[in-house]
Amino acid sequence: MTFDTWLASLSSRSVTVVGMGVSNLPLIRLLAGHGVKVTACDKCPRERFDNPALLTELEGQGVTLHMGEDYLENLSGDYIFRSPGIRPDIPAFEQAKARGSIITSEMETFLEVCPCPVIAVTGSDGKTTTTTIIYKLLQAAGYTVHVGGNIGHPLLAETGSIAPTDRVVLELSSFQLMTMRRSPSVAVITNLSPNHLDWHTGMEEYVAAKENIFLWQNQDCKLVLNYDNDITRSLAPKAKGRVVWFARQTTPPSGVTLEGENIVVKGERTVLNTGDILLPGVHNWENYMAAIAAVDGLVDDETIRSFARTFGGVEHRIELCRELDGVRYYNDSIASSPTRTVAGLRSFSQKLILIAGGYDKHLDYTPLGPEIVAHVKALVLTGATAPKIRQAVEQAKGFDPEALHIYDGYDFAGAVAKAHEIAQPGDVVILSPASASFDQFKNFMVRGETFKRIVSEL
Ligand code: UMA
Repeated sequence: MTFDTWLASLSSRSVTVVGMGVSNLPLIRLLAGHGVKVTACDKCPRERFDNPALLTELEGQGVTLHMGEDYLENLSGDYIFRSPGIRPDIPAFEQAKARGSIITSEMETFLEVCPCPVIAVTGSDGKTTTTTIIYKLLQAAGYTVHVGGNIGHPLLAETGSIAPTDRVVLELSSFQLMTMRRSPSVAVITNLSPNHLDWHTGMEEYVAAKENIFLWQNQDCKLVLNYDNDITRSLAPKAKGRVVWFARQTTPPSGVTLEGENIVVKGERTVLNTGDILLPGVHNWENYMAAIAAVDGLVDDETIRSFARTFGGVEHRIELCRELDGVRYYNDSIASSPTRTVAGLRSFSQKLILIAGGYDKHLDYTPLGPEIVAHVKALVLTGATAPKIRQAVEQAKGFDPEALHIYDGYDFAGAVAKAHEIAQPGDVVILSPASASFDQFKNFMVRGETFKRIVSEL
């Protein structure tokens, strides 16, 4: 179905959009602008909504608003668009489905109407960096590329400006994938480890959601999987298209591998030397390997090499934000799970001053303990997960309170001030929380920006 046919098909239908956030607001505007009968619902009461003028504007366009506590009451409509953060199995959706509504999402519809090939990336860690590398490599190779999805940019409302010869690169979250019945022509799963277990019913549901990135592919499609990771390795038998492996530590039957310091494709072509990669950390070698597997045949090797030498990374991901009195401050606010923080810590060859802690997603902090003992000389804790992180560190083998000082009981600004106070010339201070941000911030981006502002004012 084309974008125009889809829009036209809605002209005599009723559409309800649930959740008025980043994903859905452009969709609401698009539909209202095309005269579709739209109802928009959000649990946020009208008087607390960020942008009151927008509500007036939408109502002026004929949008009916259901906001506040009862926003899901009598949920109906021919089509209901679910926001990623809302579980699809809540009773309101089930009841609407039983009454004949079709439940879909901004992203599922985008995959249905997008006129050009789509490369999509999911995984527990490395999604955004890998998505960005693929996006920029395709751009460097001369394609017109549109990047979106969980990275923070919904694309459905912009589909009219996408040409069949363009490329789209998407980052997809498990929340988006959970109900997806469409897959991209190239799917990448960077790795899988426990994450979002406060939202998913368990690891099984989380992995099942991620599988939707390839389960709807066909034999002409490509699936890029990490051979080092037990979970992603085990997904290969379910692939519908061609599997292309990448691996840093093990030797897959084929694909993108590491031979000495060289990243090699199909055992024969050296594309990149790891020394060419400006981004710190071996996890970034893996992100490059996944990206190379995804763009193989679309981007020439020299373009990849010159890009890798200059690409300094994505905001909030081990982002160097200031050097002050010989101390370097890094913002790794994206690290909202222990595995992310581990990758961050391992990116440095020296011991770090780590600021960690935040909202509790009920993740297991035990594996973080030994990593902090190995890579951190001072730990400054803040937020709800502080006791869990402290316990994981104190119980880790080799923990020595003399060698690793733990400072506890700070609010966010206090934690940054403490790190600054104890830092000596040559030190690295890193915000890498191993926790989500929602206890003190709207999201990880606001947390990272707050960190950078505090650091700039030191
Ligand atoms: N809302 C309800 N009921 C609910 C939950 C939310 O009405 O039960 C309302 C909220 O009041 C709010 C709106 O829905 O007004 C927010 O919707 P949302 O939280 O589902 O998210 P969006 O603002 O649309 O942003 C989503 C992603 N957020 C989530 O999946 C939680 C963004 O990823 C993504 O960038 C954006 O779509 C664009 O596609 C954020 C994220 O944290 C950055 N993602 C997780 C991650 O990466 O780990 C999955």
